[in-house]
Amino acid sequence: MCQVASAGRHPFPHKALGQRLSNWGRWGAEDERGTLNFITPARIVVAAAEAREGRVFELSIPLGSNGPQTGVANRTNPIHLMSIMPGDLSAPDGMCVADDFIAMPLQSGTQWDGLAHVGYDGLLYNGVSADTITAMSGVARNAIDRALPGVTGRGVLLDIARLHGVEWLPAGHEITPEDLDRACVAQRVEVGSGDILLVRTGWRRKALVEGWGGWLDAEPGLGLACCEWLHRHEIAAVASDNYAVEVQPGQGAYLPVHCVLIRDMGMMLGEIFDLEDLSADCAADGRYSFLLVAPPLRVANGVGSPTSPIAIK
Ligand code: UVW
Repeated sequence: MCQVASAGRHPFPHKALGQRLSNWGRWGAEDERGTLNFITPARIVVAAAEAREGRVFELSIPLGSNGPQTGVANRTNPIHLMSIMPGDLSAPDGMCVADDFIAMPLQSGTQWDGLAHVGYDGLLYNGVSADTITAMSGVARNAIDRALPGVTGRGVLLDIARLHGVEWLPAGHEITPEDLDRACVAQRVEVGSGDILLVRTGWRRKALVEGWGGWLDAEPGLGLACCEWLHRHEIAAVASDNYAVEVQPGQGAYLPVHCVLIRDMGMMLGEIFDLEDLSADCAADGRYSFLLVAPPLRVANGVGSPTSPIAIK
């Protein structure tokens, strides 16, 4: 049975919600995969059947210096340098070699937040002490590499910007469970246990049209009430085209949706996905489900990871 996250009254509503939606102990005291456990072999077979026409969509932004980061909180855009140039190692047979090098915060581009990314009151998912994260060794429990093999499953796109008839939702716009339900009806798609949910706010579109300036200041995104919806539908992971999945500024706390989804429910969050081409295709053929293949890198003892997700229809 699920255990409560911690006892007592909480001055912050998201902590009481997290206590109610807690998945701690649901998959065992040692579990480090959280809601990815909903992706069973049977659900993988269902997911694979979504790849019908062979159309493939890349869902990442380019990994390079032209990204959204500003240096705040040590988050810079990736730095890409050449480490071997064709003239450096040329061989007698005329072969030449090029190598390159990238330095980046793992949270700077299209990425997964793993289950050690946020906690509160000293605890991470499944009651793991935040003290288990050390400078020397990184993340001992709930590290991003525990998500492997995966993250692969049936993906469902809920296009909330399109539902509201706008190119992008305004900053601070809170997406509600009613929006998610209405999108399912409007798009004629059902969400099932183990699905990976992609929520389009249009925020990536805004960056393509207006540039990254001010992009990280605030955003439309999931409201706290959506946590219950994700829990009820047994969603395996949720990703969006904004920088934090949840509406910003946060509702009464810094990142309350992060706290409930990652720390209490054990759900990974995918951020800064590019859903533009996929959304156009879904609107054109009326099919909003697909095979989604979005593994993180196998960063040993890492918090999070860049990903180059692909959707296959
Ligand atoms: C924080 O800013 C803590 O998280 P994220 O990048 O996941 O929004």
